Amino acid sequence: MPYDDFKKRAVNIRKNILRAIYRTKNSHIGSCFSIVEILVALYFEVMNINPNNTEAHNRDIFILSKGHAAVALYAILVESGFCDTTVIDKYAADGTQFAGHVIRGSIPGIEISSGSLGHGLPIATGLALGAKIDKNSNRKIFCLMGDGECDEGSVWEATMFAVQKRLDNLTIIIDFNNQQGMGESREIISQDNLADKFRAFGCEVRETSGHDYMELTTALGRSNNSSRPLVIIAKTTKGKGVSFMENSVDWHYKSPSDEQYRQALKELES
Ligand SMILES: Cc1ncc(C[n+]2csc(CCOP(=O)(O)OP(=O)(O)O)c2C)c(N)n1
Repeated sequence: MPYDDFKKRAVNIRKNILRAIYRTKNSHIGSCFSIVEILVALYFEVMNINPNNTEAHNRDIFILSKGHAAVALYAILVESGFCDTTVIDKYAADGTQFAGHVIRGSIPGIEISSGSLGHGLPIATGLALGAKIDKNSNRKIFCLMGDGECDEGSVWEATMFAVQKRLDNLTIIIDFNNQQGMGESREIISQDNLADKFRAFGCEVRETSGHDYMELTTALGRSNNSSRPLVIIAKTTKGKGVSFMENSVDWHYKSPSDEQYRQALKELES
């Protein structure tokens, strides 16, 4: 995909996220902005998926383990043709399933319900093992987690299992923005040596920018011939794209005022 298209898609996605969260006065805008480029790279470059055949037996599977970034998943599904903008217009509306944490089956392409941190990777490892047992050899499983989420013990149980079962069809992506809901990860439980931890558990680890198109697609796209799960540690900025939201923990839970909405839109469009 040409670089300009990548940038355009990222802007469209951020504008839809902003619109949905501003309208509903809901939260997690910083968490959503953090993963936009990762999603564009996965959905437009890396994954074998088809919005016209969402149940294909050999499709790749994306698991949003940090399910609080639901609106980012809705926005990439709109951008890649899985659904129309109703999900953005009706986000969090009564009578819909377009919730603040994703619900499996609410839209084609949402493969699991998530939101309780630490649950996505155990499910992803099960799916990866299932694909091996089924001899579904082309299928790859991609699981996106937050760095704060790695505080959960279940992440490490699942990692041990994935290494033991030689799940080289599993890619774990860490959105490493060094922030959590209430502060900096470094001050809560430091994950500064996350790459070393995953290596010590037996994974292949690559570190990359989480916003640079070339770096991301290279890290995600290379074939992994090591018989080990692949971990991509993507360095990101929480709130990326809007100056007053970047690296500010406030924007985990806050939603923009009228003035902040106008300012954010202006920055995204400039
Ligand atoms: C098991 C569990 N505990 C607590 C929460 C509340 N919670 C939602 S988001 C969040 C912070 C997550 O931080 P991180 O994984 O780094 O995500 P990001 O900063 O990118 O949003 C917390 C504690 C939760 N959803 N699930």
